[in-house]
Amino acid sequence: MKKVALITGILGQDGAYLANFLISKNYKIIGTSRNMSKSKIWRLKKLKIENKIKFIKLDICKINEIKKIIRKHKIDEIYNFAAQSYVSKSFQSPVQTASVNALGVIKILEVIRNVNSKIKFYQASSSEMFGNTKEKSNKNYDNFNPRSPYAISKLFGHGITKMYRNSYNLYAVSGILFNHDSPLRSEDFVTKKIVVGMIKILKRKKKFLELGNINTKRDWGYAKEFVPHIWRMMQLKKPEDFIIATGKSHSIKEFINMVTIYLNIDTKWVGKGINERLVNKRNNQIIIKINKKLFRPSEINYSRGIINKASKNLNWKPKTTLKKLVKIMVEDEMINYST
Ligand code: GDR
Repeated sequence: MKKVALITGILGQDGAYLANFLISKNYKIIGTSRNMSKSKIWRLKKLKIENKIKFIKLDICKINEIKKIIRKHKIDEIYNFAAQSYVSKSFQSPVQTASVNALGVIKILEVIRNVNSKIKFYQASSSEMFGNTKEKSNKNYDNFNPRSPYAISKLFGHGITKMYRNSYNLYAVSGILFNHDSPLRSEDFVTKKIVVGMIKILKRKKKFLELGNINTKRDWGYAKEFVPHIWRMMQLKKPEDFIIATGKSHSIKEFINMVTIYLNIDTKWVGKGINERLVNKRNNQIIIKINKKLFRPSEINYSRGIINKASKNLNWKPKTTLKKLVKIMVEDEMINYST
């Protein structure tokens, strides 16, 4: 008998990679999204799995829709990736962010508890919940200090998942993932925005790129490499939460420098703060400018994950360095310009 997984938010980066991985494990996949528009299916098409998924429209804010699906299908595992996942947007739409990221989670858990408490549940938690992490610490984190409506809503989802696990004996776990990017990222996130922008500039399809704070540091891994460990978290004897990260932190500026080296563009940084610019040494043209409007009302300056627990219990070993991730993302984007 094939196992059945329900993946909410199947059209996003993690939903697509996880679906691909579970199909290789012989799962039947039910994929849901609030918006099943054709333009959003590109990730599943790129992985050539769009015909291997049973699609159902679902808004996780509507508990009756969740009930209907869980009553109708024999589901073994639910992976909840449905979210308002843009940190910056959460400052503009805090109520919608909380409705989906916080209340959506409790609605799924309530249906599991009342309809079929055998269903295992995975919640996509986020490193944003920690706020700034300490540079020198080597301990697993337990200190949450969220700094955005997004992070606070994710902390609710995280807490309620743990509470349902402890109180109702559900197999309910959270994976606290640090930044994980890939060619399947949208341009709303900084890595893909930089890669696409720099290639367009190189191909003379764009004059310059505008960014916000380029001095923040993030722990970036390769999303494709993270997802098997999400599945592993769901196969343990005892349900537990895990951090998945690389344990290394780099600034946005370092990421940009890696992209310029990979694209062989000879550049230099000039100016300071808001006036800092990246200039093409060959023709003195500005490639990157800073735009104050892209700064967030509150920011995480330093983010790095501690991976001891996942290394020990999930056999997690990050293999893709940031340099390698740059190579993967640039090479993939270059295909669009190969003719
Ligand atoms: P993040 O990712 O907020 O860490 O959340 P994002 O790529 O949006 O930002 C990373 C850092 O880059 C700075 N930055 C910019 N960001 C964007 N998007 N656009 C810009 O132009 C820009 N300029 C500078 C940001 O200020 C920030 O410091 C991601 C998401 O995937 C979350 O859903 C997930 O939970 C966390 O990672 C872990």
